[in-house]
This record gives sequence, C-alpha cells and structure tokens, in this order.
Amino acid sequence: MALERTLSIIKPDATKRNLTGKINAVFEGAGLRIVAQKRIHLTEKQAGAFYAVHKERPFYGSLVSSMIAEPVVVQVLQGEGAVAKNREVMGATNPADAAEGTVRKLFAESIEANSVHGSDSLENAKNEISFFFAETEILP
Ligand code: RTP
Ligand code: MG
Repeated sequence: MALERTLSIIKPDATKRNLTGKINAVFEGAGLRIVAQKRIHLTEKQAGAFYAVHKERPFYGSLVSSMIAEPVVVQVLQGEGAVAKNREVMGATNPADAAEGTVRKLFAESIEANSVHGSDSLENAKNEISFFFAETEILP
C-alpha cells in the first residue's frame, strides 16, 4: 500500500468539549502520523467554499453554521493507505451506525455534530490539503 496524506478536521463540537488530544490519540494509535496541524476559526466564506459540493443538500446551511460556531483543528494525517484508514478510524457519518472504537462512536453527538471530517478520496485529499496548508507547513 502506498504512503498517502489525507485532510482531517476536528470539528467544533469536539474542540468545544476539549477532545482534540483524545481524538489525536485514536489517529496515532491507528498508525496515522499528524504531519501538519493548526487551530483556526473558519469564516462563513471558507466553510461555504470547503463544503461547496454539498451546496444543494438540505443540511448545507446548518453544516456551514455549525462549522463556524467554534474553532476547528485542521490537520494532515500521513500513513500507508491514509485516506481509507482515516475513514475507517472515523466511523460512519451517523454515530448511531459507527463501529465500536471509531472516533464517531466514541465522541460524536449526532449526524451533524459528528466530531471529525476526513477526505473521501486521494484526489479530494490533495485538494483539501492545499485548501488549508502550504507544502512548507507539512513536516513529515
Ligand atoms: P465528512 O465529509 O464530514 O468527513 O463526513 P462524511 O463524508 O461521512 O459525510 P458527508 O456525506 O460528506 O457529509 C458531510 C457532513 O455533513 C453533515 N451531514 N449532515 N443532517 C444530515 O443528514 C447530514 N448529513 C451529513 C455531517 O456533519 C457530515 O459529516
Ligand atoms: Mg464527506
């Protein structure tokens, strides 16, 4: 399997509950290395652009509002097959469907306040990483 990078966001519901370290411990325990990380407060424009793919979905407005309610932690995770591995470690979008031991099973409050975002393909990962990070900020 190839060494990959994926974009992860620890969402406002989790930063608000001081869960950044606990979530990072799950990532690191699964063999994902945090090679870049910063805490930022997204603007409405940034959150709207980041989730533009969901623009027509009924939950778009509320998703954008929830993402700007509190700071988030954006990070680049690196590892063998990192994109799929991170999706596995995150668990299903709805925490009610998430497997035991996954971040969403452990920490998410609801389908929307589901604690983490993770890129869903290698191509999207590249685009999402460059949305937040310059190459010089990524230190493997
Ligand atoms: P993500 O993109 O955040 O990593 O999660 P995902 O692929 O599992 O979920 P996706 O379908 O891409 O949806 C993006 C985020 O929108 C919120 N959502 N709300 N109310 C709803 O029915 C609903 N569905 C999705 C979630 O916060 C989800 O993570
Ligand atoms: Mg998604």
